[in-house]
Amino acid sequence: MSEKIITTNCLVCNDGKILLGLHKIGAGKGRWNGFGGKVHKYEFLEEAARRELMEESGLLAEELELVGVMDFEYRGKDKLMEVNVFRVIKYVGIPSEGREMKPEWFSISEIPYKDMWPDDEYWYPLFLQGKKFTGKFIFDGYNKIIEHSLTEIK
Ligand code: 6OG
Repeated sequence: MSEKIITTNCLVCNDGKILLGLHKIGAGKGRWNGFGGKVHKYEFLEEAARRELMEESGLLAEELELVGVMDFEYRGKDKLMEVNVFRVIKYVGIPSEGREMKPEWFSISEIPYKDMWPDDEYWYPLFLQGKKFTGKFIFDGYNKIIEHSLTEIK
């Protein structure tokens, strides 16, 4: 089994809306997602989260909270990934389109789950309720969930 890839994912909410970015390139192309990517060697998680948020949305995070940690296993792809979900509590700036992502605000009731990673539908509701959670998703390939667990942390 290959080494686990550690990633961050930042979600920004404001005024009943959530900011998502449309991936223009790479594995997630055509999918809406929070802002994030791989943590570099010798980088703190929170530092990586801030860097990726700036690179992909143009926003500067002033206050972040780690609210979710999830493991992903992709059967048949020899890939393990950990996603660390951060809630962006305070930020400055206006979202702007970059090389990788096109940001857009969505009403909570209009989150485009069908154009997102399939696991998002499971854990976004916990995030949106302000909960903290851990989880594990086992995929067959990249699009089909064959097993999952999700635990709220009190
Ligand atoms: P890379 O494109 O650099 O990751 N990400 C996923 N997020 C969810 N919820 N589900 C997935 O697959 C994902 N695959 C990747 C991790 C960029 C960002 O996308 C997240 C990073 O925040 C089922 O691998």
